[in-house]
Amino acid sequence: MKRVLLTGAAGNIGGRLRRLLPPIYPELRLSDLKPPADLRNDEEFVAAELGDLAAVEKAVAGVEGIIHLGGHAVEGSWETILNANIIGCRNLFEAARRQSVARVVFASSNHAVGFYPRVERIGSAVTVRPDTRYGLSKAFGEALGALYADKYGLRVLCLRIGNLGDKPLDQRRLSIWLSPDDLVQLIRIGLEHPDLEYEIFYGASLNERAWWDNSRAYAYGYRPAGRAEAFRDQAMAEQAKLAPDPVGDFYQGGSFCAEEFAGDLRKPWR
Ligand code: 15L
Repeated sequence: MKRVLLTGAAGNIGGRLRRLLPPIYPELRLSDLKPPADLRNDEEFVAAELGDLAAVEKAVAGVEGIIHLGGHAVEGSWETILNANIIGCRNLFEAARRQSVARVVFASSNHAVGFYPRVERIGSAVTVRPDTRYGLSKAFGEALGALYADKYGLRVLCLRIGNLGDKPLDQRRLSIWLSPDDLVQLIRIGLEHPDLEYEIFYGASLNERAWWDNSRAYAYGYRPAGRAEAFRDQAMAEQAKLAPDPVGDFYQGGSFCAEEFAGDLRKPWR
């Protein structure tokens, strides 16, 4: 696998992957609405608005695999989510099919299942419990990936990413942290593993406080190296600066659950 497209290349995770992926995928093509401010001469960039199928088709033409990070990365209005993440995601998979792309790694999110309580440990086959319109769009993307895998033979890996960064930022992130190197390992499984047809993995490092059973990823050889607990003291010090959040602290999705929350915490969904 040499020719790989990275959508959302101007974003936070995209910026990290621009540095980490070229030694592995030498013909990496970048795409986003606008080029990253620090685009280098040796990087190939194709501008594409995800809502524009023809533009997306041009961006994917000739690649063997796609890492789809593009779209709106937090909660947004229904119109924003519909265009960027639902229509945009459909256009990405449809363009991949039309251009005979072999594999797609889809950046899903923990917010597809954010309304599971923290006391529960969940695998990747649970019923989705989106905590936002954003999380709902990620659940849509996972289902869309399944359709394109089952009906058209596209190989698809969905990564329910926790929180990617150099270190876990607070108590919640001690459970869901993903190091950049571990993300690269997961992407390589998605783009290269010969047995992969359709899977959902959690995008998480080796976190002792994990709420997720990531055994599907382990079955494909994932061996995370990042350990959130190594940063425990710093993360807990940051947590101490935050105001208590009865809803956000109860659910796995944290503050995403608390936004617009008008439910009854005494009667969690189950
Ligand atoms: C996400 O899906 C977001 O894209 C990211 O900005 C973080 O908020 C992350 O989830 C998280 O849950 O920490």
